Amino acid sequence: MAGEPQSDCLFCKIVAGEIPATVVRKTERVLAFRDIAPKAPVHVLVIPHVHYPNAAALAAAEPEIAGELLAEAGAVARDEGVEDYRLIFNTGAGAGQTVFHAHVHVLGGKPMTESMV
Ligand code: D5M
Repeated sequence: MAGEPQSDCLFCKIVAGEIPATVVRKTERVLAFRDIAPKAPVHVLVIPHVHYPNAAALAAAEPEIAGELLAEAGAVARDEGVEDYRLIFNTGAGAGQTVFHAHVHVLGGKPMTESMV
């Protein structure tokens, strides 16, 4: 069923507590933890507890949780003391997505003025 935990999903295992993570925020529906390979002084992943393959699929199926994901991303930045930050949703292997459980990267703590767009 849509949103159900997947036995082969790394982030579902983190949500279940089967794989350790450095959790920085947790709500009933969303979890935020530090990226294992940080690309910036602040690099936190915010994920829904429910399993969807990417953020757009989450937003289509469960828009309230997608909204909470964004609100929590902002809360992470505030908690970490970064005013300027970048949110990244890699979607698809060709865009660099490696974990197919919806997530947003919160990156900050260094100048990121170079832009891809
Ligand atoms: O981002 C997936 C991100 O997940 C990538 O930046 C590494 C991170 N990662 C992988 N395994 C772990 C664990 N165990 N803890 C914390 N972070 C992890 P993507 O957008 O799919 O490329």
